[in-house]
Amino acid sequence: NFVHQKCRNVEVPYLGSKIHRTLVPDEFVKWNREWTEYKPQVHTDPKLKGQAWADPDISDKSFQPSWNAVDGKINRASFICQYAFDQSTLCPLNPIGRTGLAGRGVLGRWGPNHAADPIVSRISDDGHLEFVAIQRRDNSEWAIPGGMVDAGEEVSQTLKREFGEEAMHGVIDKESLEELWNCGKELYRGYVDDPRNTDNAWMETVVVNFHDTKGLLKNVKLQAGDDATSLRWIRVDSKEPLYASHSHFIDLLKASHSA
Ligand code: RP5
Ligand code: MG
Ligand code: MG
Repeated sequence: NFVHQKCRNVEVPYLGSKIHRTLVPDEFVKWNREWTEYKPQVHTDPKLKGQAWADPDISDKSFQPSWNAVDGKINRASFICQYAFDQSTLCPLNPIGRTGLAGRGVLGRWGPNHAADPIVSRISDDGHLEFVAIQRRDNSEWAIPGGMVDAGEEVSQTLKREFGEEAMHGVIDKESLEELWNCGKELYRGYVDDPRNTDNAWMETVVVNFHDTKGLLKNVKLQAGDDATSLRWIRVDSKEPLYASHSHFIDLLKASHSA
């Protein structure tokens, strides 16, 4: 029974703010555990206002989304379940449970925010399974070079685009990698324990492994770009701490290669 850790009871204030989350003990994470005194702070980053990629405020009369469904070009369906709603604010409720913060935080969408994570891997010359990792600009943690699915975009496209932007410095979809993109293997789809998650907005992702058996990556230049500040290969056995749920995704990668 999974409970989120990286978006709950953390030391640091919420990204881009001075706000601290209300402490939520393990046994109070699930919404069905009654907790009448639970009144977390409400925070939606003011920078979201007017952004084309972000939803309007939940109380905006013109905002009439189709929840739990593909809503035009935006996927508001969750991989986890049919999500429920807060009775008073009518905001979607995080399917894992309480995070100690209400509102959207810095996330653009109410409810699920869909991302895609490409794990590009190879066997090093000395025989170790390793993957391309980037360092994130927002909190300097090492991560898989993933990103948000744009409105109307196919996940298969997001995987290539984000790898291009964050790990190839914007050189998107080099022809020499076409063979690599054609042999992706899905490892995971579901919730991400992302530090930006709130009670009313959360990350979900599709993780796909692109394993380079032919040395195709030797022909391209890997270089950090966009919201990535550095790049390097990390061995799966290094036990390095990674962003959000990415260590779990690397465990799945390991398992899929040892099978
Ligand atoms: C994580 O945030 C996902 O697993 C993905 O790696 C990433 C997407 O957000 P940005 O990199 O666009 O900030 O939850
Ligand atoms: Mg990106
Ligand atoms: Mg990213």
